Amino acid sequence: MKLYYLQGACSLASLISLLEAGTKFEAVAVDRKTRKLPDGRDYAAVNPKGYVPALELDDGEVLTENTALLPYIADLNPSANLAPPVGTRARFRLQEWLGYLNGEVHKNFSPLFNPAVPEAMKQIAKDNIARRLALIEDRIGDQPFLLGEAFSVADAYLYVILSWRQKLGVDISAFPKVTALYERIRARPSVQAARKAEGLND
Ligand SMILES: N[C@@H](CCC(=O)N[C@@H](CS)C(=O)NCC(=O)O)C(=O)O
Repeated sequence: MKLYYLQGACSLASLISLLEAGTKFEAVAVDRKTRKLPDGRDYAAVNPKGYVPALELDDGEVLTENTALLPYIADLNPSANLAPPVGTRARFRLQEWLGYLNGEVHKNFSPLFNPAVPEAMKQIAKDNIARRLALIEDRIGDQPFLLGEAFSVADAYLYVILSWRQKLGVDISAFPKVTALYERIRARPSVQAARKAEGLND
């Protein structure tokens, strides 16, 4: 199994989840400028969508989209408890968080990376992010992780999105519970190992 990633991108959530699952895999870096792979092929040959993450399974099939990869990785090793069992109400709560993180939080960070996006639009995205984080602040209450007591792949995804905040000028200090959750996730050995594997500082 191969995980295709861009350094520091949302694919880091899949890397963290693979490490948490204790699964055997190979991480393959995509060159940010050329979009080439180490073997010289274009990344588009693996994922015509052009973005990361992509997970190439051992039979050659390629899975894409964070909302598909993260539960897939969790289900590789149910004993790691990275997702509630399929068919339970809690599993749909995981899907609910993944949809929210992907469509409502992550996608409001995306324009902040784009130098061509006007400042006024970036401010709208930042205001949206603040509203989305306020909901998370409210929902998590005193529970340690998004789903409750157990760390899940949704926490890995939230961590990665928030890890971009300083670079992009997103202030989360108004959300102490979200900030504490971020720090709790950041302290996990899998997160530290994944960051080191991608050559990221801290
Ligand atoms: N809908 C996709 C979006 C993934 C995405 O936004 N990937 C970004 C990195 S976080 C990317 O590869 N950007 C590079 C590009 O768009 O060229 C998913 O959820 O997997």
